[in-house]
Amino acid sequence: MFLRPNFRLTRPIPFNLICAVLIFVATSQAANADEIAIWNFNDSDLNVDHGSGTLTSNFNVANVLFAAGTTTNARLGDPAGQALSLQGGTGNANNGRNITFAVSTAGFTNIVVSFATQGTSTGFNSNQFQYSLDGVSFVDFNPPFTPATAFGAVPLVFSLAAIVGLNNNPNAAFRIVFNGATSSTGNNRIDNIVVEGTSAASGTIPEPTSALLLISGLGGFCRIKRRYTKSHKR
Ligand SMILES: [Ca+2]
Ligand SMILES: [Ca+2]
Repeated sequence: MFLRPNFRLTRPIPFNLICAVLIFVATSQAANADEIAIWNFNDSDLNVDHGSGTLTSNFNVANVLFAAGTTTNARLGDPAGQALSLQGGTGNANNGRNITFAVSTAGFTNIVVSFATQGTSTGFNSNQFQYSLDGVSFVDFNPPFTPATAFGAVPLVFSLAAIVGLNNNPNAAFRIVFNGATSSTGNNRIDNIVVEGTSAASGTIPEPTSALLLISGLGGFCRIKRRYTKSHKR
């Protein structure tokens, strides 16, 4: 398409089309998920790094370490920094133990949990992801996973949209149970744990009132423009 020197389009775009596009953009806005809680472990602790949540573990404290991390699944521009590194421990004492992250999903639906992970050859090779609706009873979700030996480019993603009890739930919690370590220093790293969902404020379906206000506002704008155009044609 070419513009004349006075920047008038060679063919005017129908104003109705502009209005339709504006309304479409307004009503289909913000289909993206919002992060609720993120652990990037870059400060070598279990405290949440963005958002709100609490991460705990029943591992022997000596076997909860931190080592080089990854940008895989990193959010908000987080650098690779450090990752959580969990060891088998003396006598593989940590087999069957877990990390648990409690994250209120109040105001969110379509919950998704993801993280990057890797494991050594004698690390935990059978790890079970679980969720909880009350923070007390945990339910297996998907079969156990075996981490690759390097973080790689693709995180593990657990899409929990079908678990409606996790929607808008202040007691929601998630757990990884580690099993299969065969040496005390065998270890798994975890980095960039992200709990995200669709917020009520930015969902694919706007709240009826705000959508109506938006559309009526745009409609009013379009009517004003039509009146203006008509009056200037006289
Ligand atoms: Ca990190
Ligand atoms: Ca932290």
